[in-house]
Amino acid sequence: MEYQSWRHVFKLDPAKEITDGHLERICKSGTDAILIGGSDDVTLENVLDLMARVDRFTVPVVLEISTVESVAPGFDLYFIPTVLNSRDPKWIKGLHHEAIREYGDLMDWEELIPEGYCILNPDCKAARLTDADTLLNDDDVVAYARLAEHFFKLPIFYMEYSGIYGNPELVKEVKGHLSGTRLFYGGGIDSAEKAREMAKFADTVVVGNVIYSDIEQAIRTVEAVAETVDQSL
Ligand code: 1GP
Repeated sequence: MEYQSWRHVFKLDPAKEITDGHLERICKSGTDAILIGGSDDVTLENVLDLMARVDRFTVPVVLEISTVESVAPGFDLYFIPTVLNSRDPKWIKGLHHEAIREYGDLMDWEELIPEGYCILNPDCKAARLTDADTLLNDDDVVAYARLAEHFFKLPIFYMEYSGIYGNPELVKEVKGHLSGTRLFYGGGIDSAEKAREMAKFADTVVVGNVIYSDIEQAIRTVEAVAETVDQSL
Protein backbone atom coordinates (compact mmCIF):
# COMPACT_ATOMS: atom_id res chain seq x y z
CA MET A 1 0.00 0.00 0.00
CA GLU A 2 1.79 3.09 -1.28
CA TYR A 3 0.87 5.59 1.39
CA GLN A 4 4.00 7.56 0.43
CA SER A 5 2.18 8.94 -2.60
CA TRP A 6 -0.99 9.98 -0.80
CA ARG A 7 -1.71 13.70 -1.01
CA HIS A 8 -5.18 13.91 0.49
CA VAL A 9 -6.71 11.83 3.25
CA PHE A 10 -10.09 12.05 4.95
CA LYS A 11 -10.11 11.22 8.67
CA LEU A 12 -13.36 9.71 9.89
CA ASP A 13 -14.13 9.56 13.57
CA PRO A 14 -15.80 6.25 14.52
CA ALA A 15 -17.58 8.00 17.39
CA LYS A 16 -19.37 10.43 15.04
CA GLU A 17 -22.49 9.82 13.00
CA ILE A 18 -22.33 9.97 9.22
CA THR A 19 -25.13 9.13 6.81
CA ASP A 20 -24.68 6.50 4.09
CA GLY A 21 -25.06 9.22 1.48
CA HIS A 22 -22.30 11.39 2.91
CA LEU A 23 -20.05 8.40 3.47
CA GLU A 24 -20.44 7.35 -0.13
CA ARG A 25 -19.52 10.84 -1.33
CA ILE A 26 -16.42 10.85 0.88
CA CYS A 27 -15.31 7.39 -0.26
CA LYS A 28 -15.90 8.15 -3.94
CA SER A 29 -14.46 11.67 -3.76
CA GLY A 30 -11.10 10.74 -5.24
CA THR A 31 -9.32 11.07 -1.89
CA ASP A 32 -6.28 8.84 -1.59
CA ALA A 33 -7.36 7.08 1.60
CA ILE A 34 -9.74 7.00 4.52
CA LEU A 35 -8.13 7.16 7.93
CA ILE A 36 -10.33 5.92 10.76
CA GLY A 37 -9.39 7.43 14.09
CA GLY A 38 -10.42 9.64 16.96
CA SER A 39 -9.53 10.59 20.53
CA ASP A 40 -12.77 9.96 22.40
CA ASP A 41 -15.19 7.06 22.64
CA VAL A 42 -13.43 4.90 20.09
CA THR A 43 -14.58 1.31 20.63
CA LEU A 44 -14.10 -1.95 18.79
CA GLU A 45 -17.80 -1.83 17.89
CA ASN A 46 -17.80 1.59 16.29
CA VAL A 47 -14.50 0.91 14.51
CA LEU A 48 -15.81 -2.36 13.05
CA ASP A 49 -19.08 -0.75 12.07
CA LEU A 50 -17.43 2.14 10.23
CA MET A 51 -14.87 -0.14 8.63
CA ALA A 52 -17.58 -2.42 7.25
CA ARG A 53 -19.36 0.60 5.77
CA VAL A 54 -16.18 2.00 4.17
CA ASP A 55 -15.08 -1.42 2.95
CA ARG A 56 -17.83 -1.44 0.32
CA PHE A 57 -15.80 1.08 -1.64
CA THR A 58 -12.41 0.68 -3.29
CA VAL A 59 -10.63 3.47 -1.42
CA PRO A 60 -7.76 2.28 0.86
CA VAL A 61 -8.71 2.29 4.52
CA VAL A 62 -6.31 2.75 7.40
CA LEU A 63 -6.89 2.44 11.13
CA GLU A 64 -5.12 5.06 13.18
CA ILE A 65 -4.80 3.25 16.46
CA SER A 66 -5.85 5.12 19.58
CA THR A 67 -6.43 2.21 21.96
CA VAL A 68 -5.28 -1.39 21.78
CA GLU A 69 -8.82 -2.52 22.63
CA SER A 70 -10.23 -1.01 19.44
CA VAL A 71 -7.79 -2.65 17.02
CA ALA A 72 -9.65 -4.66 14.38
CA PRO A 73 -8.21 -6.89 11.65
CA GLY A 74 -8.69 -6.30 7.94
CA PHE A 75 -7.40 -2.77 7.41
CA ASP A 76 -4.99 -2.02 4.57
CA LEU A 77 -2.57 -0.39 7.01
CA TYR A 78 -2.34 0.61 10.67
CA PHE A 79 -0.95 4.02 11.57
CA ILE A 80 0.51 4.15 15.07
CA PRO A 81 0.93 7.60 16.60
CA THR A 82 3.82 8.40 18.90
CA VAL A 83 3.34 11.85 20.37
CA LEU A 84 6.80 13.38 20.29
CA ASN A 85 5.83 16.44 22.33
CA SER A 86 3.92 14.56 25.02
CA ARG A 87 5.22 14.98 28.55
CA ASP A 88 4.07 11.47 29.39
CA PRO A 89 6.23 8.60 28.09
CA LYS A 90 3.10 6.46 27.91
CA TRP A 91 2.11 8.30 24.69
CA ILE A 92 5.60 8.24 23.24
CA LYS A 93 6.43 4.57 23.75
CA GLY A 94 4.62 3.15 26.79
CA LEU A 95 1.39 1.92 25.19
CA HIS A 96 3.42 0.68 22.24
CA HIS A 97 5.68 -1.34 24.50
CA GLU A 98 2.68 -2.83 26.27
CA ALA A 99 1.01 -3.79 23.00
CA ILE A 100 4.17 -5.33 21.57
CA ARG A 101 4.76 -7.25 24.78
CA GLU A 102 1.27 -8.73 24.45
CA TYR A 103 0.94 -9.16 20.69
CA GLY A 104 4.50 -8.88 19.33
CA ASP A 105 4.53 -12.45 17.98
CA LEU A 106 1.39 -11.80 15.95
CA MET A 107 2.30 -8.42 14.53
CA ASP A 108 2.81 -7.92 10.83
CA TRP A 109 5.42 -5.17 10.96
CA GLU A 110 4.98 -4.36 7.26
CA GLU A 111 1.49 -3.03 7.85
CA LEU A 112 2.32 -0.98 10.97
CA ILE A 113 3.36 2.57 10.10
CA PRO A 114 4.55 4.80 12.95
CA GLU A 115 3.61 8.49 12.85
CA GLY A 116 5.59 11.06 14.82
CA TYR A 117 2.95 13.48 16.06
CA CYS A 118 3.66 17.03 17.07
CA ILE A 119 0.43 18.41 18.57
CA LEU A 120 0.24 22.16 18.12
CA ASN A 121 -3.26 23.11 19.25
CA PRO A 122 -3.23 23.31 23.09
CA ASP A 123 -7.03 23.09 23.23
CA CYS A 124 -7.61 19.96 21.19
CA LYS A 125 -8.60 16.73 22.89
CA ALA A 126 -5.45 14.94 21.83
CA ALA A 127 -3.27 17.63 23.43
CA ARG A 128 -5.07 17.34 26.75
CA LEU A 129 -5.19 13.56 26.68
CA THR A 130 -1.48 13.19 26.00
CA ASP A 131 -0.36 16.17 28.09
CA ALA A 132 1.37 17.63 25.07
CA ASP A 133 3.79 20.51 25.48
CA THR A 134 2.33 22.85 22.89
CA LEU A 135 4.23 25.97 23.96
CA LEU A 136 6.64 25.54 21.11
CA ASN A 137 8.41 28.06 18.96
CA ASP A 138 9.33 27.39 15.35
CA ASP A 139 12.77 26.06 16.24
CA ASP A 140 11.21 23.58 18.66
CA VAL A 141 8.91 22.25 15.95
CA VAL A 142 11.74 21.98 13.43
CA ALA A 143 13.74 20.09 16.05
CA TYR A 144 10.86 17.62 16.53
CA ALA A 145 10.73 17.12 12.77
CA ARG A 146 14.46 16.43 12.66
CA LEU A 147 14.16 14.14 15.66
CA ALA A 148 11.46 12.22 13.78
CA GLU A 149 13.45 11.91 10.59
CA HIS A 150 17.06 11.55 11.65
CA PHE A 151 16.89 10.09 15.12
CA PHE A 152 13.79 7.92 15.26
CA LYS A 153 13.70 7.35 11.47
CA LEU A 154 9.94 7.76 11.42
CA PRO A 155 8.28 7.59 7.99
CA ILE A 156 5.70 10.27 8.91
CA PHE A 157 5.91 13.56 10.82
CA TYR A 158 2.40 14.82 11.58
CA MET A 159 1.77 18.48 12.42
CA GLU A 160 -1.53 18.18 14.29
CA TYR A 161 -3.58 21.35 14.74
CA SER A 162 -6.87 19.41 15.05
CA GLY A 163 -9.75 21.88 15.16
CA ILE A 164 -7.81 25.02 14.22
CA TYR A 165 -6.03 26.12 11.08
CA GLY A 166 -2.28 26.14 11.54
CA ASN A 167 0.52 28.37 10.40
CA PRO A 168 1.36 27.72 6.72
CA GLU A 169 4.74 29.48 7.12
CA LEU A 170 5.74 27.01 9.81
CA VAL A 171 4.53 24.07 7.72
CA LYS A 172 6.65 25.41 4.88
CA GLU A 173 9.67 25.75 7.13
CA VAL A 174 9.29 22.24 8.55
CA LYS A 175 8.93 20.84 5.04
CA GLY A 176 12.22 22.49 4.14
CA HIS A 177 13.96 20.43 6.82
CA LEU A 178 12.52 17.04 5.89
CA SER A 179 13.66 14.85 3.04
CA GLY A 180 12.77 11.18 3.60
CA THR A 181 10.08 11.56 6.24
CA ARG A 182 6.65 12.51 4.91
CA LEU A 183 5.02 15.61 6.29
CA PHE A 184 1.35 15.24 7.24
CA TYR A 185 -0.66 18.31 8.07
CA GLY A 186 -4.06 18.19 9.80
CA GLY A 187 -6.26 20.86 11.32
CA GLY A 188 -8.99 23.30 10.42
CA ILE A 189 -9.11 22.66 6.69
CA ASP A 190 -12.66 23.67 5.87
CA SER A 191 -12.34 25.05 2.35
CA ALA A 192 -10.63 24.41 -0.97
CA GLU A 193 -8.48 27.48 -0.40
CA LYS A 194 -7.05 26.24 2.91
CA ALA A 195 -6.52 22.75 1.49
CA ARG A 196 -4.63 24.22 -1.45
CA GLU A 197 -2.50 26.42 0.78
CA MET A 198 -1.37 23.61 3.08
CA ALA A 199 -0.93 21.15 0.20
CA LYS A 200 1.71 23.49 -1.24
CA PHE A 201 3.95 22.58 1.70
CA ALA A 202 2.71 19.40 3.34
CA ASP A 203 3.08 16.10 1.52
CA THR A 204 -0.26 14.83 2.81
CA VAL A 205 -3.21 16.93 3.93
CA VAL A 206 -5.66 15.40 6.43
CA VAL A 207 -9.24 16.66 6.45
CA GLY A 208 -11.49 15.75 9.38
CA ASN A 209 -14.12 17.90 11.05
CA VAL A 210 -15.50 19.61 7.98
CA ILE A 211 -16.84 16.23 6.81
CA TYR A 212 -19.37 16.51 9.63
CA SER A 213 -20.05 20.24 9.44
CA ASP A 214 -20.07 20.97 5.69
CA ILE A 215 -19.89 18.03 3.31
CA GLU A 216 -19.78 20.23 0.22
CA GLN A 217 -16.67 22.04 1.43
CA ALA A 218 -15.13 18.72 2.45
CA ILE A 219 -15.54 17.30 -1.04
CA ARG A 220 -14.02 20.44 -2.59
CA THR A 221 -10.77 19.95 -0.66
CA VAL A 222 -10.00 16.82 -2.71
CA GLU A 223 -9.81 18.57 -6.03
CA ALA A 224 -8.01 21.55 -4.50
CA VAL A 225 -5.21 19.28 -3.29
CA ALA A 226 -5.10 17.38 -6.60
CA GLU A 227 -4.42 20.68 -8.38
CA THR A 228 -1.26 21.33 -6.37
CA VAL A 229 2.10 19.87 -7.17
CA ASP A 230 3.59 17.44 -4.69
CA GLN A 231 6.96 19.00 -3.93
CA SER A 232 8.14 15.80 -2.30
CA LEU A 233 8.01 13.74 -5.50
C1 1GP B 1 -7.51 15.56 13.12
O1 1GP B 1 -5.64 16.27 11.82
C2 1GP B 1 -6.97 15.87 11.75
O2 1GP B 1 -6.75 14.54 13.71
C3 1GP B 1 -7.84 16.83 10.98
O3 1GP B 1 -8.14 17.98 11.71
O4 1GP B 1 -10.56 17.72 12.17
O5 1GP B 1 -9.48 20.00 12.23
O6 1GP B 1 -9.82 18.79 10.06
P1 1GP B 1 -9.58 18.67 11.54
